[in-house]
Amino acid sequence: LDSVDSQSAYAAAVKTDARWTWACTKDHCEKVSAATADRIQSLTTCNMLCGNGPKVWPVPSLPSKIGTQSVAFQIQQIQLESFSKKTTFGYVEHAFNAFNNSVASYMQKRDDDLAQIRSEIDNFIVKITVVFAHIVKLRLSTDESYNLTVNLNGKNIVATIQAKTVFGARHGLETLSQLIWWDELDSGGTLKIVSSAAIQDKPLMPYRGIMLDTSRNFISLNAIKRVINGMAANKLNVFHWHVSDSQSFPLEIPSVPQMHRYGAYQNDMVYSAREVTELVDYARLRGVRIVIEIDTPAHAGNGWTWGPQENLGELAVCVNAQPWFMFCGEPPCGQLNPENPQVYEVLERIYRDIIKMTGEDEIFHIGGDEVNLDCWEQYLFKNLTSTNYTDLHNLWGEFTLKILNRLDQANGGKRPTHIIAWSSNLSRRPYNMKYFDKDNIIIQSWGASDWSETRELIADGYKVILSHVNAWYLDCGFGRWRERGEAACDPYRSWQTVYIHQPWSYDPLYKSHTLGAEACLWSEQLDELSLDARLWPRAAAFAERVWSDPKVDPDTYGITESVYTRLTMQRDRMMARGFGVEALWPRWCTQNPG
Ligand code: CP6
Repeated sequence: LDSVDSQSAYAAAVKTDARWTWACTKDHCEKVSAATADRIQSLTTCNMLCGNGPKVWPVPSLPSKIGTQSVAFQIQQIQLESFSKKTTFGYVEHAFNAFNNSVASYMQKRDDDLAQIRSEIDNFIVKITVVFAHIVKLRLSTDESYNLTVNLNGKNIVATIQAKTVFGARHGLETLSQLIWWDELDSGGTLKIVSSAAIQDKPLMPYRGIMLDTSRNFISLNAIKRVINGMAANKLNVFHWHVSDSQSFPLEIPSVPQMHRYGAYQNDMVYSAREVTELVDYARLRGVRIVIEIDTPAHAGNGWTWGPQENLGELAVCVNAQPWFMFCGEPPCGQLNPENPQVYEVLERIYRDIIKMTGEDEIFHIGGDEVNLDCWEQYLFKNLTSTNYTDLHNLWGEFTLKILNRLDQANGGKRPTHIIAWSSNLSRRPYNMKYFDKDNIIIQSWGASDWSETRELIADGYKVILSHVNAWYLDCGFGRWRERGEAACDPYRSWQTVYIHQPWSYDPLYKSHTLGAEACLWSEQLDELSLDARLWPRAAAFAERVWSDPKVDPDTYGITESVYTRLTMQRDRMMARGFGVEALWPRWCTQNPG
């Protein structure tokens, strides 16, 4: 049966009589070995989901066609047709190598000599055109669209990718890698590609983020690189790095080395400035930009404790003070001291160094969540200035205005066009109008189960990034433990919950005010042992929502057969590429006709 095309093999059956094992298609039967019979047995009960077929994730957002015929090829036949190499600074070559590695990862190594030798074509030619080849820095306005065609041209497979920028070209190659699969049945295994496709694609939202907290538990650089690789595979483009919090400060700030010296859990739990710069380049080649957040004024503690030793006074107050809440004083377990001018000096240095490390002058995240005014009240009550405030929200607001000025200074005297702050009491009326300039402050809205927070922000004219706690917090949310005021939280959100959350369906205004969305992974109950499984496949489900936003119709709640089959394939591909991705459903569903 090795000679039988896989399409008919799906309809095959294994039969045994007294003497032989037979594999039969509709048309004929062949004697087969016991091993072949086993292999066919497991596959003949399959529908098209048996690891085969072109299944693109996230689904293209514009009308596209993918053919149903396929051709076999060998990986060595893939070649990048030369184009002007100097202009894209190696970006396209890098993406092409990554594409080759993806394809190689699908190939299942077999002892069988027959494996990988079948080909129906002479060449597999990839042609890439990039219009604005000089653009190699991702901005919110960067065109990430691409057109991809695949055609059988005589005995050649020709894939063309046309993009405005290298970032679009990279997405095109990612999609091309998803039109290729390993056909288990054909000649003992061979690579296949659809013989025709015409895909047009572009993202719905310019900001498609993953947030990772590396303060509560340290996450190694290698694990972070794996997150970035997974983002690239799912066309996500912003890695929001919540690098510090009350518990630890693992980032080296070259001009303030006290931060990591006092703040890191251990000497080897530090990200050096050089490593960060390398990571930024690593991510950029994969179409991902890095936004580092130093949370202020709350969620700041360890790392800020050296003021008194150096005669600069308290930089942070209530650090490690117990208990604000019963579990590890969170929130806030430490808050910057708004009365100490040194705090602003240090922050300006931190900002300057971060802008240097990330090269990011468009987007800056200032934190700004979960300020505990009682902390300031208790620790600053002796201070004359602070007692002048009848409402300490104004102390918080003025702190914010001061650090924004410092940020401008650090950014060469000009305000970054997109400053992100977490939603908080300060981003609500009446304070928001006073302290958050609609023109350059974006609110990252995470609150409120009924999304009224986002609706109010939009009504007040703010642009938002959506990170709703009930759907897009991948670690946890408001469960019963949280309701008791404990920081640890539950329950686990399924990939379906992540997928069907479509906040812009609540209000037509949402779309025009939404810059993007971000799935958040806080690390109180996470380190890199569970990182992959906590992220994938749920962050992939999220990725499709922000890239193409397929319809969520009332009959299926948006979880259609296409979603199951395509996401299952995406899981298989990601597993082949070394990610630990959680199961979507029982394997039975994959192996039985739908
Ligand atoms: N840490 C910081 C956190 C959270 C936030 N900020 C958080 C709050 C509620 C839940 C999960 C996480 N752990 N710095 C809120 C933005 Cl349910």
